[in-house]
Amino acid sequence: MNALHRCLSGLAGCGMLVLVASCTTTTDAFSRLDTNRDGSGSRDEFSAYMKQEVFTRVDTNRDAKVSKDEWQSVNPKVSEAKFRKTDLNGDRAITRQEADTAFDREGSLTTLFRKIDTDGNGSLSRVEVAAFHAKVQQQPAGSPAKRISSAAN
Ligand SMILES: [Ca+2]
Ligand SMILES: [Ca+2]
Ligand SMILES: [Ca+2]
Repeated sequence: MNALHRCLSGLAGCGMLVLVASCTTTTDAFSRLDTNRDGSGSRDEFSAYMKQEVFTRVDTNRDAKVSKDEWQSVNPKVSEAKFRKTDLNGDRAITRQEADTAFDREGSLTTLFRKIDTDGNGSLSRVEVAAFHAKVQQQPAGSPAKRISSAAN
């Protein structure tokens, strides 16, 4: 397991899947990511989009908290240690703030951003996102985190 795979086995993997799965449709993820509509996804736009998408996606009962069961349903391999590390106040529920803190600590979104930004100009084009999506699709079946990290290698 490489560093990116470790990051993705956390919360970021779920959001990445949302992005890559919907970036080629009409009401697509790229348009929602590009909040200032300048045709490119900045680092801040990517980070804000991913944090929001991941949380919404994982919080299936919409109570604004992620339980261990909810997290496990998108990532069966999430460990008790990982959950505890993310649940900063130890109340067995992860709030949006706790999730955002975990993303910033892991640095997983920054790592992912760099992998998708293949021309290294500091912003994501629709073409870069679509190319990454295509690469993920080409990976052999496996967990989302594994497929995304293989595609990024
Ligand atoms: Ca933008
Ligand atoms: Ca908590
Ligand atoms: Ca770029």
